[in-house]
Amino acid sequence: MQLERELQQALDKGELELFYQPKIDIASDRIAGLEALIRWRHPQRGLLRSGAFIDDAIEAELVAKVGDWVIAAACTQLRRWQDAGLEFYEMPLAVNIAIPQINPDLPSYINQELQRTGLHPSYLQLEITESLLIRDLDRVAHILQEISHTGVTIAIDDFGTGYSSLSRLKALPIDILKIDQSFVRNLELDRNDSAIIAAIVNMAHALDLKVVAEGVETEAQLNILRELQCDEHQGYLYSEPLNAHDMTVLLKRKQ
Ligand code: G
Ligand code: G
Ligand code: NA
Ligand code: MN
Repeated sequence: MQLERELQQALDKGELELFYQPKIDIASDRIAGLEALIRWRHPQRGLLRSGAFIDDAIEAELVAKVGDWVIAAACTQLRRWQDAGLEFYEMPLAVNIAIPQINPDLPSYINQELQRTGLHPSYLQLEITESLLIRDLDRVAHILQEISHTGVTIAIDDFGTGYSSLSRLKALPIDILKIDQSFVRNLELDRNDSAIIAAIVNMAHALDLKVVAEGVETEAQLNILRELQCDEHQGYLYSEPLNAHDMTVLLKRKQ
């Protein structure tokens, strides 16, 4: 298959790259964590965002290979930042994990990479998309429990767009809810969106979960999120996803 061969070549030739987008603590206005987003420097088509190929990779059953590369690359970069003396205390780096990647080998692979890079597990976070959680919940929950026990934290991505009932979410070792950007986009105009976010925040805090709002682009949105007691924001208002070099510059400037 064409894509499979191309992606395998991309892996072999080092054409895959991680970009990083910060998450900001709303109360202190400081960077509280980073999310790694995969990019493909395609020799003909230029820099491809993950949306352009990650779903195909999942279908081609290449997602485990790509996912393993992402975990290793994220750990390597975090080690570099720590070695450079950048203040990373309790600032986790999140990687996106596709459900087909959640297999029985994942916990030991993650442990192996953390050990290789000498990182404490609390520096690594997994972001899992809610809409995909519906299938295989028991199997997924079991593997995530094993990972969570080591100290790796787990975020539910795109929260509010999937079908998970709260009782099903309760089966998972979740630390963070990321509110999908569709609830943030019209926050200034649509009172339903602020009501939904208020409800999510209340529920999350009652369950001792942190809440991150995604896709925050304006000060007005941020002000509403602050009033609604949302914990962190992420989006173009603060920074778009940056390559490792540009993120290093940002981290140094903000330190
Ligand atoms: O930043 P971008 O537009 O490319 O992200 C599009 C989608 O791809 C998002 O839903 C994001 O979670 C997903 N994504 C980004 N990087 C990765 C990755 O490394 N692995 C997986 N499985 N999904 C990713
Ligand atoms: O599914 P996930 O939440 O991981 O996807 C994040 C996607 O949203 C990435 O493609 C990222 O580039 C994009 N993104 C990040 N910040 C913003 C933003 O402020 N506005 C919009 N429209 N997209 C954003
Ligand atoms: Na994500
Ligand atoms: Mn999301």
